[in-house]
Amino acid sequence: MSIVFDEIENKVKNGVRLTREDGIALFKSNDLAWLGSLANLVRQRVSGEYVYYNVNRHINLTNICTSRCDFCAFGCDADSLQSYAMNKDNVMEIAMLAAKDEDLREFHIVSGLHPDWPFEYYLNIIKALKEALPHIHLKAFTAVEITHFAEISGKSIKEVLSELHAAGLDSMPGGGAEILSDRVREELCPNKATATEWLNVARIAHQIGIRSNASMLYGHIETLEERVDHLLSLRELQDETGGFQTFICFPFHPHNTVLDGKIVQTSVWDELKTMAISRLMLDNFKNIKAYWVMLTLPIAQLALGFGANDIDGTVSEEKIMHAAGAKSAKSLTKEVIINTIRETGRIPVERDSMYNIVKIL
Ligand code: V47
Repeated sequence: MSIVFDEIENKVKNGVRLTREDGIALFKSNDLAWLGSLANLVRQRVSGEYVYYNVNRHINLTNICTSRCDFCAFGCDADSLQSYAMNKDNVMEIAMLAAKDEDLREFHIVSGLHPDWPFEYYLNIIKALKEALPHIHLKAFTAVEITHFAEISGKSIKEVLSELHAAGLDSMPGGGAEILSDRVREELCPNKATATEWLNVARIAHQIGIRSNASMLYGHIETLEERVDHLLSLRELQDETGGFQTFICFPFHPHNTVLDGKIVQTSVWDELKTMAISRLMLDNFKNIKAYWVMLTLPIAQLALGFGANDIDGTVSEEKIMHAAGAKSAKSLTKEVIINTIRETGRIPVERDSMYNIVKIL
């Protein structure tokens, strides 16, 4: 092994923070077993043998979206045959049905940027869900949606977040971060929050007591340096606020998107490598999620040996990634998740949305 890699290994073993150059060197390494063993070491140090999952339900209020990002197969125009938009009754019907499962602990709510809905619509949905089902955690609205709400309401980001928090919003999902680079966003998603805006929403959310997740969408037009810089931006903000709960990396699925046929889909090799490097660079994140919906269950299981300590949840019923051709199931039972974790020799732990332990299995 070269001196650079020896130095990186020593840093990781001694808990010394890796630099931008180290991150770039890691992406240039193809010693997957070595990357995995280092990431596994760090994972074990920060999180032990527990692998977390939760029992959750996804609700996507609408797929009508003004942003129409090149990487997205979910968003569409209002006049599209596929378009849908839920009213409060539709949402409550889905929520009440899902809540019949006594174990359900979280609604995960991510949607398109609807051109006509006012901010009050979203506030009313959160209020109604919290009033009817106060025991269920509401992880809702990415930083991109929050920026959109500020634009349509004329309120500041802080006002939008404070009002949603008061109405019952508990935490925020990590989507919309894509790659935090102006170059990439200009090309892929110019009609939504910029990198600075995304980070600023997360910062303000953390300052007022709303925890959030972070993510990276990779395997499209970004360079390896841009992946590293993305991870460093998240690490820097986490140093400042400590408000990120977990990091998720989404391998890009090109099917049905503008980029279909132009981008070669990520390999398992790249997915495991990116998982491991994320764990190594994000030394201040306790939780790294192997999102089985994107990775497929077998790769998510492998990723547990490459730095991940969380496998997301039962999900039912996933729409965004399946619009882009995801081959995984649309939901999983707890039993399947538990067996998947057990096979790796690790301990399945059912968690709530704040990573409090519900049950050790
Ligand atoms: O922002 C969209 C990604 C995100 C594609 O916080 C795609 O626990 C790959 O926020 N290929 C939305 N990725 C989903 C999201 C989420 C999902 C699961 C867990 C959590 C969490 C958050 O999905 C988008 C974008 O980054 N995405 N299209 C695609 N074709």
